[in-house]
Amino acid sequence: MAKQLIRLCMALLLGWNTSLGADAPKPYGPVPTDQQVKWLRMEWYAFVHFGLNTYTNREWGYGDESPELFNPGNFDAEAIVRTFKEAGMSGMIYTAKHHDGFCTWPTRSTDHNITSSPWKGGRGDVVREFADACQKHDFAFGTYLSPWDRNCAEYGRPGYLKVYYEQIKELLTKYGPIFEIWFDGAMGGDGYYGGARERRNIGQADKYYNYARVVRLIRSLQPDCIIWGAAGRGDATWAGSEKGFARHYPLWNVRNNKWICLEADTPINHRGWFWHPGQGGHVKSPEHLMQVYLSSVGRGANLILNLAPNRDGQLDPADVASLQAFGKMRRELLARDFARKARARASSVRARKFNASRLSDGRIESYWCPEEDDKSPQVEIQLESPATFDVIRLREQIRLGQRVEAFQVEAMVDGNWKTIVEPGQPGEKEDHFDGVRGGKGHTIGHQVLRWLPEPVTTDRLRLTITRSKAVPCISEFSLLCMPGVTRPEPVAAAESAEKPLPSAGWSYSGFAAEKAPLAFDGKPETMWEIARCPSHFVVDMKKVYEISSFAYLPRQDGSTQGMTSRYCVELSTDGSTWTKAAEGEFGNLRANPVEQVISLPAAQKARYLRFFSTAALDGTGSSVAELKIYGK
Ligand code: FUL
Repeated sequence: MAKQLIRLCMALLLGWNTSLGADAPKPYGPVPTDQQVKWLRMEWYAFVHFGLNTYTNREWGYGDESPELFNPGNFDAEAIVRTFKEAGMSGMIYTAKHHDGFCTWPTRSTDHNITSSPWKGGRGDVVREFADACQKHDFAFGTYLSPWDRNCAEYGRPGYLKVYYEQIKELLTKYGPIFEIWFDGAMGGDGYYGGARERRNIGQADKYYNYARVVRLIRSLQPDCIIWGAAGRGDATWAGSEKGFARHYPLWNVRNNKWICLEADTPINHRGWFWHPGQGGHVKSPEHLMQVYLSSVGRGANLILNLAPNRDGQLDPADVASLQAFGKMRRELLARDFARKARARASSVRARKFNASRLSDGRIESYWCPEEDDKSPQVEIQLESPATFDVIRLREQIRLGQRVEAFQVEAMVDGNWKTIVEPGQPGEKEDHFDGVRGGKGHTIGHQVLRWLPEPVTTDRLRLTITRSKAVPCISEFSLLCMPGVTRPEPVAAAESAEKPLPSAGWSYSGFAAEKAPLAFDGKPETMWEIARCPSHFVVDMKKVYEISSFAYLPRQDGSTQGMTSRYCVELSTDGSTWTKAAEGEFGNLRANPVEQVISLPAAQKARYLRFFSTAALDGTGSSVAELKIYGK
């Protein structure tokens, strides 16, 4: 009885606050939790990859890197948080531990942590500094704790789980509220593993990490924390590419009878998630970031955009300039809604409080809802005066579930109704952001942004819901205008990239030797390629150098067939006696095929280099888009 009373009071309260009460339609399918709704409204926030890889020019550390390397002389968490906040971001997620296992806080779970670094005399704590700065600036703080740990001797065995759960506990109990915790999907492979230097596979991640238990643990410590990943047991999941766009539009938030939010992730710099020397020239432009935004947030996902501090602990100036320019564009885009306070007339209205004026009242909780039997729900709006706009934004009241499958928008132009957003048809889907302008109207969900092929000027529009799983509940219909781009001033790179050895005059032998020059021509679009694996080629550099490292760029044509994923490099001074210089696996190729720099344990004299492709990501081929050799 008491329970029923509480429920009734809750319903009344909700009715007051959100118009969900009494005569509202029943929820359709799974609905988001309050935490998910709040999280979706955060839209975009920063990712910060900062750890030992920052100092080794790598994307995936092997696990044997010395903590001595970590010493950011000018790290200023507050300055970083301020930069993010001023750009309009709503929070940040920091990689407290990446796959190399180095813990950037003074954990009790392993010695491979910040207390073994020279930074602040071993008394530093990066997590603390970020968490405190966020709290001070009223900015959400979250954390990434890699499940894969290439340092831990016990990884792959039950012993590691104790370590891992302890790390989760520390992060969730010592640093205040955590808005999101990120469980990366990379799981097992080569690693140091306490000196074993071997390959470890864990089988099914869900089983090995016991994510059911992990989720229970997190809920008990921080019930409001959004859990990302965790083999689908969390609240949010990957939107399907590390390019920052939601791979799928139409985008549905329902999976396995559960509401799941989507998050698209991408680094602001083409060079990768961690900072790399000379990356300044590789920053994504503000226009590119706008495309990413429209293809993530604009399809109903959240966007997490990575900015990596450099070895000094500061954000790269070129990254910051682009972030600021994009931030300004986004602010201007959202600054003015030409449909605000428009007069609206609907084909039908469920009840007065759901009338069509709810679409343009600027309140996200109120909504227009037609009658259940309205076969073609439609709203016509009349603006106060003609306006020119080129972006349409729609929102559903997702607390009642996701309903709309397709919609159409028309504008009155020169006395005729002109379709400006075509209704999406069943089976169609949008894949990526190349054609972000002129997309069709499919799902709406939390929000959808459609950038029209060209600006439209009118004072009358018509929105029709052409397909819906249940009676539609639309909370906002907005008309926005895409601003011009303010190009950031070119920024001098903080540190210039080392130059590779000049390849002019080199000769090649081995498999498909005639194609080997394509790996040294400075053109990412051409490559050495052969339909067999293992395979290799030999480079004769014509004179002896002291070789210190090499950089491999995987194929860039979007295919993963025959993409070399494991390598062995041998060196020779005479072309007949060879020594193995490096061997291993290139990291994260499938999700983010960027350049991989491999430093040799010690510089080695050589005139000949033999590059073996020993495994491919998919298929049985081998390929190298570019290979740069460094030395003197
Ligand atoms: C990936 C990782 O393997 C990358 O290194 C990076 O952390 C990215 C955000 O997630 O799966």
